[in-house]
Amino acid sequence: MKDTQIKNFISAEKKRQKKVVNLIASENYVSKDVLEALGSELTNKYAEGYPGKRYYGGNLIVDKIEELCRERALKLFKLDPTDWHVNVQALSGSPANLAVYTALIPPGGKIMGMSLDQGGHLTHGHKVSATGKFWTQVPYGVDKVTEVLNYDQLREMAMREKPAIIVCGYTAYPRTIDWTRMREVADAAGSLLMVDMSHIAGLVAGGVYPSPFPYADIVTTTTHKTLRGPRAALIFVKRDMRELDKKIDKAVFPGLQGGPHINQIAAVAVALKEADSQKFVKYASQVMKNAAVLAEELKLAGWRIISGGTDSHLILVDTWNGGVKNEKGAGAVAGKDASSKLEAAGIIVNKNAIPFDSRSPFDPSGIRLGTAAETTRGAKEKDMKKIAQRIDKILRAA
Ligand code: DSN
Repeated sequence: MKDTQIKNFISAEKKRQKKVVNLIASENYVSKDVLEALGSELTNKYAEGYPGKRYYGGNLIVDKIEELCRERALKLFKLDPTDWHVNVQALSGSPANLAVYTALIPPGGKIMGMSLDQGGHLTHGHKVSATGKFWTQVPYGVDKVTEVLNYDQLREMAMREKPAIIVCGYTAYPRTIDWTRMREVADAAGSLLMVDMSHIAGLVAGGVYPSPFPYADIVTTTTHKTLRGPRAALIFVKRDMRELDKKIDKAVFPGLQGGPHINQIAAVAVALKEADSQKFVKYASQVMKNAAVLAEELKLAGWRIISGGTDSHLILVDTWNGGVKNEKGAGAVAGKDASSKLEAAGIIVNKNAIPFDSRSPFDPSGIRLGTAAETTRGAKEKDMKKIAQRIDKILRAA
């Protein structure tokens, strides 16, 4: 690369990534093949429209790439193309969710989504997001005592509010979601059921987390978290008389986007093929084992784990209220301080609100940890034990 400034930054970032322990729950390390597709000449091509219906010439090859990506996405999640459609053009998770609402919910309509401070995502209707400005969020959360979903309460809320859509699948919820119960809630209220499986997509693909597909009307996902692809998103939608698939395609293009990023779509296709393998099944299972050990070790060391544990790649630790104080009185650390202390020692996490947090979003009570990235680098249970011990020591240092 001739641009030495950018070249040096890339090389410095590469070194940083190698040096740290990466416990950011939404990050991962992609393969060289994914990087190659992303950095390919495909970035030069304009391809507004969909395969066979483009607004520019020269798209014969690009059409094949997009078709292949769609095929691989459906195959990975064991979906019959006569029952499910997939749109692979959304640039990332937020635009994907925005496209679904744009397609299906009239302005001002109700989105029942988990509040950000309870583990939901901005695009599940939060007021600072476009999704909370054009639509109205009916916010829900977890049970105060158990810190897990209370489906009876959800049902009551849905029956009262009759939202157009119910969104489940979260950003900071470590537990299994009971898709059957969510479907029941949506049916009772006459709502569409959308699952945002961004965090757990790789676990679903690997067969270690229940699949939402038998229950949902729409499933969105980013491709760069546990799924280990490039930064992008997929929107899966059931094909039936309602023709939601056509509405969603139109909302993505021309509704919200112009030309799709074909290099990104090719990289997604590569990642989908990689995930459709026994090797990936083993990976997903190791991600889960690692998270269970990390949670357990931190718990043994005296830290309060939200909901008492994890059924996924993700752990929420209450560092403010949860630390058993040591002889120096240390053990209660606010999320921001915890994240900075860990970063100084080479462990990267993010500060995170915990349900019913008494502190501010900028300096909340906890941290969020995930095992997808370190598992890609080969970490096993014994490594997780060591990481937990290091975290404990760092957080307790006065
Ligand atoms: N920012 C992502 C996460 O970290 O969960 C969600 O968009």
